[in-house]
Amino acid sequence: MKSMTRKVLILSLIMAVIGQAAVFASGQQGGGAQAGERHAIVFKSTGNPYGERQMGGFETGIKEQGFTAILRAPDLPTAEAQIQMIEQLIAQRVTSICIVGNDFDALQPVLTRAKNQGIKVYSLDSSVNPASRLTHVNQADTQMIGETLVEAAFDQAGGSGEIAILSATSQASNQNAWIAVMQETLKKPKYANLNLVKIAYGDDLRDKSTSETEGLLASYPNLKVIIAPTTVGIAAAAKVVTDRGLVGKIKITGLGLPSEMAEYIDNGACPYMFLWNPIDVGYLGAYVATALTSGKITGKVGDTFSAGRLGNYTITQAPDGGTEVLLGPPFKFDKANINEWKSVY
Ligand code: RAM
Repeated sequence: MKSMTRKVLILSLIMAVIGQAAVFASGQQGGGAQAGERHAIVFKSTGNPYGERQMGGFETGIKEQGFTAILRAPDLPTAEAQIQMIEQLIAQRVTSICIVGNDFDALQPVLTRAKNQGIKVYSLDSSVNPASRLTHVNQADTQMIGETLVEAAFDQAGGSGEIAILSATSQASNQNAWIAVMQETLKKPKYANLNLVKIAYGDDLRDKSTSETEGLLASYPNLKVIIAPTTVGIAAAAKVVTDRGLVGKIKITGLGLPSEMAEYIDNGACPYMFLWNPIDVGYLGAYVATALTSGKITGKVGDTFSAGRLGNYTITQAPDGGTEVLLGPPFKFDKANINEWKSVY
């Protein structure tokens, strides 16, 4: 009898758990259905404050339109990890996928599968190839970023000497596009005395960016400037230079997050650097998602849409043959303005 009571108890406990699970599952489904469209963003990797701000801006933009935002990022910045995540999003039947690509071409098969399921696919920050996307949300003009960074290195090196680049991953399409412009720009007669000795890859990981910077300093004792077109890389490089007492001898410039770089702009490790507002990049992406879904735009040149507090945008031709939406020009941060910006992003 006792064991009978126990069996009944256990059984009712199991039933209760199953019931709860069912409520939870339907609650999740119901929540999605109630909120209607579910728009996903897949960033390069976790642990990147820039990425967190970009996803935060995306979430704000999606939520203020009354929809559900799904924010994802793999532990490591690889195409393989993003492919798995995109497979999951396809299975979840999301409305749109905004991809911050870890590779220009490798995501094409999975993104094509998403497209064939009726999911609107576009890229943001780090593009995927034109065949894989409807359009691309570009933070700033690619040519302008590359030219601006070379000019900054020229200025900070005093017009001549050895410079190096510390990038993100070797496959990152945004960094690779900027580096291609830098290499072209360096061919101009004005920059003939600047010698690009090495392009190193810190993979947007703090530790690897630190050890790659140390490697550059060890291999090139006459190095004058490191250009890091990545927020993770520039902060790691500036810290190495600071910790080793090399402020003034080696200058760091590139693309940095004001909140992470304020102390290095203050101490002179980084005389000045550039960026755009990552929150706005994500927010603009949120409006591209809904404009694509509603059919307001298809992603072709000349399409126009309104992006909430940012105003109106037009889709233009991208240098890679696809189309893009351009947020605006990059912004310069130096000692004069860094304190205003460090608490913003
Ligand atoms: C890192 C990422 C990101 C890039 C910025 C500048 O945070 O690589 O994609 O846009 O740097």
